[in-house]
Parts: sequence; C-alpha cells; structure tokens
Amino acid sequence: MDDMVDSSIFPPASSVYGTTLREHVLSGMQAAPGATGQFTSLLNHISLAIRIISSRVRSAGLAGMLGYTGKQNIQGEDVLKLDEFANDVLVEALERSGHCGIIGSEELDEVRVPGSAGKYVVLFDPLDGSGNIDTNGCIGTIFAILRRQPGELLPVVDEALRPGREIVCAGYTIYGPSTTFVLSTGHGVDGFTLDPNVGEFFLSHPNIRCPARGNTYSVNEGNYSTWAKGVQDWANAMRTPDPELGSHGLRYSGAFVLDAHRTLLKGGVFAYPADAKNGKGKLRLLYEANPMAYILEQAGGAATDGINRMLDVQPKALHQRTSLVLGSKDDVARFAEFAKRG
Ligand code: AMP
Ligand code: P6P
Repeated sequence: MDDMVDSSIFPPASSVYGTTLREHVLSGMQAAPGATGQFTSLLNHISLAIRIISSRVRSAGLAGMLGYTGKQNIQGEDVLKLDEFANDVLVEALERSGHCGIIGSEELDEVRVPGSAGKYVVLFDPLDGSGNIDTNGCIGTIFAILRRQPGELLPVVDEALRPGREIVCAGYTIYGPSTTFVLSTGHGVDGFTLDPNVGEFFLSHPNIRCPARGNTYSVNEGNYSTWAKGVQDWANAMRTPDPELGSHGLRYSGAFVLDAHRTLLKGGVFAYPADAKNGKGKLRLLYEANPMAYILEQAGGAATDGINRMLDVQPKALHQRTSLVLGSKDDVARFAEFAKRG
C-alpha cells in the first residue's frame, strides 16, 4: 500500500508540525482502489461537526448550554441542551455532506432519510455520558458508518439493522482535558488530538494496539447484587490479585466512551452486563456497542455480549440495548468463562 500513498503529504522527518487528520484521511482515499472521494467528504463533515461540538462543550457553562431541555428522548431519558445541540450539528453536517442516505441517532426516535440519498448509513450517539456534564466530567461522541445495500428497496430502517461486522468505519471523540478523536477505517486504529487554536486534529496516537491483558476492570459494582451468579463470580475474581499482574484496579467513570477509551489504551476489561434494571444490558447496540467493538477488534482486542462476538449480533431494533464486554482479548475471554456458568 505504501507505494500507492503520496508520501509528500506525510511530514518529513524534520517536520515543524505533525500529520493532520485531513492528511491521514486523504492518504486513506489514495490507498482505496476506485475511491470517488464521497467517503472522504463524509468523514471531513463529521470532523467539522465534532470540532463544533467540542467548541460548544468547552464553553457550555458560559453559553447557558448546561441543563435540561425539558424534553425526553425515546429512551425515556431527559435530553440535555448539549445532547440536542450535538445531535442537531451532526444531523446537519451529514445532510450537507450529500453522502449520507440513512441517519440513526440516539436522539432521534426513527431513522432519518436525508434528501441526498447518499450511499452511506451513519449511526451515532451524539453525546455519550451526558450525565457527567453538570460535574464537568468527560463525555464523547460515538459513530459508525456502513455502506447502504444496493439493489432492492428495503424498509429504510432495515438498512441500519445490520451486524457490526458490516461497519466500514467507526470512531469516537472524548471531550476531556483535550479533545481526542479515535478512528478506524478498517486498517487499524489511530488517535488524533485537537489543537483548538488551529482547529485541526493532529495524529497523536498512531496505530493504537490494545494490550493482550491488563489489570484494570471497569464495571458498575453497584449492580453486583442483581448480576447472574457467573458474573458475580467474575467480579469476585477481579477483586483477587492476579499471580502475574498483581491486584486489579477498578476504574469506572460512568461515561462509556471514556471507560472504553482507557481500556483500549491500557488494556483490561470493561463490562456492562445485564442486571435487574437492564434485563438486556444498558448500552445501545447500533451506536455505542458496535462502533466500539469494531475499534477494539481493529486494535487487536475483543468485544462480546458476554459470550458471543458483538459484531455478529443481528440487530432487531434501532435502539436495541445489549450487554457488552470489551477490552483485552485474554480478559474478555476470561469474562466469558465465568458468564457461561450462568
Ligand atoms: P468512496 O468511493 O469515496 O465512497 O469510497 C469507497 C470505499 O473506499 C469506502 O467505502 C471505503 O471503504 C474506502 N475509502 C474511500 N476513501 C477512504 C478513506 N479516505 N480512508 C479509508 N477508506 C476509504
Ligand atoms: P450506570 C451514560 O448514561 C451511559 O449510557 C454510558 O455512557 C455509561 O457507561 C452508562 O450509561 C453508565 O450507566 O448505570 O453505571 O450509571
């Protein structure tokens, strides 16, 4: 692939500044046989939307953007002003790209069909972890891109109800001390950090790989009493020092996007199992679990519903929830050993 990539767009060894997201995406287009540029344009529109959201998140407290809208979404959750803003920005960016034919969002009851009839499906959670906003905690955006099915006209929503293995691109951002954008287009995983003074994302985490094992587990232990026995046994094992890695650390922020990001970089395991309140798990399959599962697999990690590969699950509804375990291959496999006990 190297000889197909125009090396002039990559910085020379003595470069004054690093590789931008725009350059990185352009090199991906040049390496994609027959690419027309539609995918690249779509990604550039998503990148702009993320920069707009990042800017507003950072000034939310000052811009009167904190607090509730007074509305509830289909999940029955209070919609925060920032949730609605992030959703509106992403929807507009996708419509203006002209290359998105189906939009699925946590904040939209049904799929939306832009007039442009573009060839891509984009599914997203515009602002994950928004419960952390009023305490200035980390939040983020999660998205997945699939190609629309050519040929017969399906009921529109069915074009979104495809297993995660059909994803062609997934990414997420974290609006934290810095705004980071983690992206995979099927050739590994790369992380970019926004320089807000320049308005550009720069490559900061090239070729992210998830360690085979880690000593951190991330789960809401408050749900312990309502878990299946096998999951309780797993949690007890996590509280027991590992002969090789020593004791485990429990890290849980309440924002999936941050807990998954830490697990991707440091290794270990994140789990949101089914519990008494969430009989089928809490996280949404199409726009939270699947995009993150795709990224973890692209980085050499794994993701399951506790036992089965997440990307093979056949969705049945747009806002379907799922149990989710993701992270280091060995640690995800260990969870499954316990979960299979029932
Ligand atoms: P396009 O003709 O631009 O819609 O691209 C066709 C396919 O080529 C996309 O669905 C991707 O799988 C791949 N592709 C195109 N551009 C890029 C890019 N910038 N980075 C990675 N893959 C790309
Ligand atoms: P709990 C945030 O609302 C969210 O959907 C995820 O980002 C997060 O992992 C989870 O819920 C936290 O849920 O039940 O542990 O508070």
